[in-house]
Amino acid sequence: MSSTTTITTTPTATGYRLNGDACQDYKFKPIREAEVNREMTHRYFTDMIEYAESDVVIVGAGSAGLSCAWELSKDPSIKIAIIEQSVAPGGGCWLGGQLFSAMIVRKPAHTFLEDVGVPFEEKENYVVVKHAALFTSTILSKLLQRPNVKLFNATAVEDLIVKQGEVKGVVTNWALVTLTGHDTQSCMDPNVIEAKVVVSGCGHDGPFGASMVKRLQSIKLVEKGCGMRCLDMNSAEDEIVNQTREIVPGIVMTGMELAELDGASRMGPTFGAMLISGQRAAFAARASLQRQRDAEEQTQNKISH
Ligand code: 48N
Repeated sequence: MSSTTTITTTPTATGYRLNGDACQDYKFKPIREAEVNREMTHRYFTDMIEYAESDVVIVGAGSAGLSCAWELSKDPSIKIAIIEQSVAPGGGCWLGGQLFSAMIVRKPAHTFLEDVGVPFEEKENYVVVKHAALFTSTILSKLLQRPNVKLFNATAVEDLIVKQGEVKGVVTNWALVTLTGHDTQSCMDPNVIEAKVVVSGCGHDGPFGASMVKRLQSIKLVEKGCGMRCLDMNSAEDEIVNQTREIVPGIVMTGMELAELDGASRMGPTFGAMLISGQRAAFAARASLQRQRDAEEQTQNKISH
C-alpha cells in the first residue's frame, strides 16, 4: 500500500476504524449466565430425549459415517443419530495421507462429491479435493442443517443392544468416561439409544478402532477374521464398497471397519471407497428398515386375522 494512501476513519460495522484505532463503543446485549446454562442444557437434553429412540444410529463420524448420514438423511422420515467419540467429527478425513492436505478420490466416486457440492480438480482417473477439510467441513455444514440428523460428539458407543441375535441399539457414555473413567472409578454406568438399524463406521485405527466388529466377535455374532490386510489400493477400494452390507440383522458395517471384519486390504490415502461405502450403507440401512416394517406388518396382519 503506497504511503500516500489515505485510510477512511469512519467506524465500520464492527466499530473498528480501518486505520486500526479501535472504537470503544462496541456493546453486546446483556445476558444472565444462568440463561446460557439453561439454553444449552435444555437443548442438549431435549435432543437426548427425542433421539432416545432413533430409526438409525450411525457409530463414527468419519468419511464413511458422514457419507452414510448424507445419503440416508435425504429421506426426511428417517431419524438419524450420529455418535462420535471425538470432540471433532470427521475421523481421518481432515487430511489426506501422512498429514498432507490434498484428498484423492478415484472415479467414479467423484459423483458423490458433486452430490454434496465439494469442489475438486479433475484428472483422468481420479479427482483431487485441494484440502481434505474442504470435504469434511462441506458435508458437515450441510448435514447438520438437516432436521432429521443429530450429532452427539464427545460421546462413545461402548456396547450394543442385542436381542435374540438382532442388534437393536447402542450403549453410550461420555467418551472421556469410556476412555478414562472406568479405570479410575467403579463402574460408571452407560446410557442407551434404541435404534431399528445401527450403521457402524468405526474405522480401523484410533482409540476405538473397529470397536463394533471387536464387540460382535467377542459375543460370537460374527467370526473372528484375520483383520485388515496390507495395502493394495486397487483391490481394497473395490472390496470395501462391494462388501458394504448388513452383517448381522440390525447392524450395517461401512468404511475401514469392514476391512477389519472381512480381512480386506487397506487402500492408504484414497477416499472414494469411504464415500461410496457410506452411500451403500445408507441403502442397506434403508433396506433393513423396510424389511423390519414388512415383518411388523405381517405380524400385525396375523394378529388381526
Ligand atoms: O475416518 P475413520 O477412522 O473411519 P472411516 O472408515 O470413516 O474412514 C477411514 C479412512 O479415513 C481411512 O482410514 C483411509 C481411507 N485410510 C486407509 C488406510 O489404509 O489407512 O472414522 C471413524 C470414526 C472416528 O471419528 C472415531 O472417533 C469414531 O469413528 N469412532 C467411534 N465413535 C463413537 N464410539 C465408538 N465406539 C467409536 N469407534 C470409532
